[in-house]
Amino acid sequence: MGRSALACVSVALATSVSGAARGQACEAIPTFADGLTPTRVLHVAPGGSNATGTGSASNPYATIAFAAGLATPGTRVVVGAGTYAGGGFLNDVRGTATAPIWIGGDGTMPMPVIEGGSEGLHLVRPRYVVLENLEVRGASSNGINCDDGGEHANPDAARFLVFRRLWIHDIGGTGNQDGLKLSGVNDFVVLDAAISRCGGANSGSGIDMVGCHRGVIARSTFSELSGNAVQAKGGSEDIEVRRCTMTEAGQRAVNMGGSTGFEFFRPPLSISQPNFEARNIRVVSSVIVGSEAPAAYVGCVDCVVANNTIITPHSWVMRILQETVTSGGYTFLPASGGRFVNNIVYFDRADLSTFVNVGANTSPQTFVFQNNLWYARDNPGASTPTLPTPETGGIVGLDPRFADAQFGYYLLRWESPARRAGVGPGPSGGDRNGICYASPPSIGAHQFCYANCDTTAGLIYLAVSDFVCFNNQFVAGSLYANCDESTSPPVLNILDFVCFIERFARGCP
Ligand SMILES: [Ca+2]
Ligand SMILES: [Ca+2]
Ligand SMILES: [Ca+2]
Repeated sequence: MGRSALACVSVALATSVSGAARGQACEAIPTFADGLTPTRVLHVAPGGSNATGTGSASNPYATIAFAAGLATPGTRVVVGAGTYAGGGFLNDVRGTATAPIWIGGDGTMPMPVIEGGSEGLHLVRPRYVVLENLEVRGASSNGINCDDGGEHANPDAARFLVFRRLWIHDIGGTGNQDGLKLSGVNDFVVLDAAISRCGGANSGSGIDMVGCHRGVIARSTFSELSGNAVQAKGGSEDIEVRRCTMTEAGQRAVNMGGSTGFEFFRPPLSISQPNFEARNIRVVSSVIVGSEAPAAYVGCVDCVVANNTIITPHSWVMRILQETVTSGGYTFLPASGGRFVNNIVYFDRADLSTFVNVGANTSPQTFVFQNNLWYARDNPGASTPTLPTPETGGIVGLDPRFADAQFGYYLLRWESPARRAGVGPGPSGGDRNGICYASPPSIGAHQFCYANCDTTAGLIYLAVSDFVCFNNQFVAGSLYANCDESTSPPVLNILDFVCFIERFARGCP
């Protein structure tokens, strides 16, 4: 059987199985609202009236806040296309576990716009609310603010919330102004947000959390920020930033911990137990391009940065700092127990100052470094990092072999030294594109997918083009084509086609 005949067989088989082989088994990010549908609809439109409207499609209300005030469990407030003035307060909007309240556009483009005001929208003590499909821009203070109404000791005050498909941009510009400000919010998910240009003067966040617990921020993009993309402080705990992309996110792309006034902590500070700015904050499966420091552990306890692809940080790879110290009768734990694992750090040595910036009152000796890949693009011989503790399993000075780094395309080629070099288990929520991590996992934000021969991304990883690619690799004698990893000659034979078909049908990784 000649090689061209093999190609015909493989393409025919590819056509038959490609529909089932999307290979994104870790794509789903569950929320409490999954599978629930509204039982009542109220409409809002720019030409509506709060005085004479009825909330019907033909006679809508004028403002989101007015309609939200009338919403009962199971209600969907549909915000019609157009522009609304910022400044609306939504007080005590409360759905239930089986009948939440949805507020936002209907999902068609363009999304409704909330423009201007001190804050675009402010939710106080919401429960079981889905806020979705909104563009918020031009607020002078924060884009969207959500809090517990000052009930700092009440973990139920603002709880069970979904924020999805929010486009928040051009907020503030002079200092500490945030895109999405969450204070005392528990059990929440932020999905598919796009946040850019918030704050100024090296301050302000894309998402700023104070005293928040059990949150997931996923599949979101952050760009052109001044302070950071994401900050979690003031007693925040169990927050995962997953599958995000941060591009030039300012001083600290992710600030795990920070500096919080004592009166703002949730729960309130304890005089009998040690306190912390943040604990168990995790940054995983994300791409972080630029920023002064991609990751900062600031009074953060047991925080994790794992399986990220970090590209050209400008000053440090990470910072370990303490900005809140024991005082006033309150004990604070030092930045300690941090982990930095399975990350690709692809940098310009000339652009870095030191690898790790360690400040006073921290416990850098308790940090763990494992299986990271360090590559100085401008000077591979200067790739070796200086770390507070010795790294195990690290890879130094080898090009990670991205599909196309120049165009921001960080999938791994087969030749990549990162392909199987991580320490398991990889993040359970999957890689940047929803592919489950293999065992052992790849290093970086992208799990290598063998059957994706042509390293396409997007909705469909695996297609007939991968068979064409495989055939070309086979004909060229590439060791990639040795799918079954046989060792006796001839290394490449028909069994490798059989193997590839099987791998393709199984999907990624
Ligand atoms: Ca802030
Ligand atoms: Ca492909
Ligand atoms: Ca073989």
